[in-house]
Amino acid sequence: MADLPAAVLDTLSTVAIELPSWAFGNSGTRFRVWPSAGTPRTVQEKLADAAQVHAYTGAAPSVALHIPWDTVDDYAALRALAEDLGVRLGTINSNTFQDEAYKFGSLTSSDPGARRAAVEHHLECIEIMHATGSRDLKIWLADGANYPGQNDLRRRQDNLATSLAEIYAALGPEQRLVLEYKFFEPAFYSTDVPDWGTAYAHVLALGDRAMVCLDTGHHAPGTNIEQIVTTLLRLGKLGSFDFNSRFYADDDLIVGAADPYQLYRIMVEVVRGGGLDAGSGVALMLDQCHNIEAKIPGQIRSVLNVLEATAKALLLDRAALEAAQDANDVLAANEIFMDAFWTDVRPALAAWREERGLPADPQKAFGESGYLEKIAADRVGGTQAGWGA
Ligand code: RM4
Ligand code: MN
Repeated sequence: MADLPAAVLDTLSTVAIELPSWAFGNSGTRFRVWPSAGTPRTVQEKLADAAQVHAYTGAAPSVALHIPWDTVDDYAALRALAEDLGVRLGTINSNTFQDEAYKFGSLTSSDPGARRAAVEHHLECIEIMHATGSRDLKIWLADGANYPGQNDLRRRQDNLATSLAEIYAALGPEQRLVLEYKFFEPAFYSTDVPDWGTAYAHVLALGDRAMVCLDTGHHAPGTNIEQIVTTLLRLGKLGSFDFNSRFYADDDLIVGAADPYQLYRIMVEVVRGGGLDAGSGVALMLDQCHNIEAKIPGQIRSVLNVLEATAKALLLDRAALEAAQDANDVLAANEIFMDAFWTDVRPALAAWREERGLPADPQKAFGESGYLEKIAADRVGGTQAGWGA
């Protein structure tokens, strides 16, 4: 068994992965939503489920909310409940993609009424952030066009800049705006924030507390995602990740399931760019749904996948790699790079967990806890929904 150096474990113990509240609700595809036993009936029950993931992994201390999916009357009370459960409330995700008013766009719309409604929604999200203690406001827009000529592409960018500036100006001094891009869907001909370059141009114009969110599922097949990670880190503009994995498009499957090697390559660049350093400000989040598998175990698996890829990235012998690179020794460099990837870190991580009072095998321990059976019995009729539902 490979031992992991103390420095690797020290860094690993600082890794915090934020869970999406929506991973615990019913979800599906556009064909069918599959209800699951024990579906949360309330936002509070979603937090309770998320807290289980943290209790068994020790690496998922916060939960992102989606507004209005997670609307409650009293956010201070929700915050207190989260803390009682051993977690805290994290990123607030706005949602301007399900309201009739936004059929033709929200922050970019040519309709001033739709734009105003969308800006107001974000101002309300900022109010919520004050109560929840959240740092980040994450914006993903469904805005775009299906047909050439449908929109004035240039005016949409101007509208977006104006809308974002108003939202940014309303942020508190410790709060950040994180803009997420996606190259297609639900609009197909053009998406108003299709790529990291567009997101970067907007956040650069806004100021220091505006950053880019990189959702790993939001790229064309074949895109070198780790190179985007490097570029954004180099520019000081990588605010957060939405981790998930994909075979085709925005599949939202368990991170590291489709391509663990890609996740390793991404984490290598995160480490290289200082993304794990204290105060780096790079938030590691999951943005997934679990349509057919059990949700809490799905989230546990995801957290473990990120930890394993991170451990491998930290294991990479940088000095040796640099020497091989400098000597233009292509094969040696690649071998060093692959060595870390092929190292089985799982036994060492299990031992490390045990040392810290966590179960060696979180998945097994959770399975044996009886929690799933209990919620299946208690929560009959729960309808809290993730996407698609
Ligand atoms: C979007 C994007 C957002 C997520 C929504 C539900 O595609 O990934 O981050 O909040 O879906
Ligand atoms: Mn996302």
